[in-house]
Amino acid sequence: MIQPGKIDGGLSGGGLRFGIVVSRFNSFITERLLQGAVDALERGGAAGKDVDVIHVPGAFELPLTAKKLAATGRYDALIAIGCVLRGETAHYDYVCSETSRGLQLAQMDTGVPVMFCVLTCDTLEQAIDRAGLKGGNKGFEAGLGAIEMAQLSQKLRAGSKSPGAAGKAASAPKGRRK
Ligand code: INI
Repeated sequence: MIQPGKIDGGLSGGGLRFGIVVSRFNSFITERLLQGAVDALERGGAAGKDVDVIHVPGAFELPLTAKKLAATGRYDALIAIGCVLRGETAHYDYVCSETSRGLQLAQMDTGVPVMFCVLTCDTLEQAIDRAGLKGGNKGFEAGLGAIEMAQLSQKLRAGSKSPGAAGKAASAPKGRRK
């Protein structure tokens, strides 16, 4: 039986740079998600100087900001944090679909991983549950995901002939990474 090579991202964030873009809309929820994300990055070994937090008005503004941050070449991974609560009109559907589509485009266009930490809930209670109560903290999960994807992206960088061996030194020099 052959032993297939495994290529994984680890959970060590030392030396990696992260950008977190956070929506102010429903800040009662998004600030808790932000705390969870920062907690995960800190526990993963990321340094405060390597984590930037950027606020935007609402979830709809997350994609453009994420794309601009990715284009700076400063970040190994980004986390987009928002909370969209269903109202009485179709506004919710437009905000949700354009935010998710835009964030996927941002990471596909730039090659920088973007964690989708946007809660899309019918009720405030559902959001609270996912921002540190019964459902855990989705921000913390996004923080761990950002570390893993940052490491995996380093390993899979174009031109790397042996991705399984690459990326072990998470403190490689910074530059534009695609
Ligand atoms: N933005 C959110 O982040 N969450 C919401 O629940 C929300 N609702 O329900 O309207 C929301 N709207 C604002 C939107 O994201 C933009 O900021 C606004 O339309 C200006 O472009």
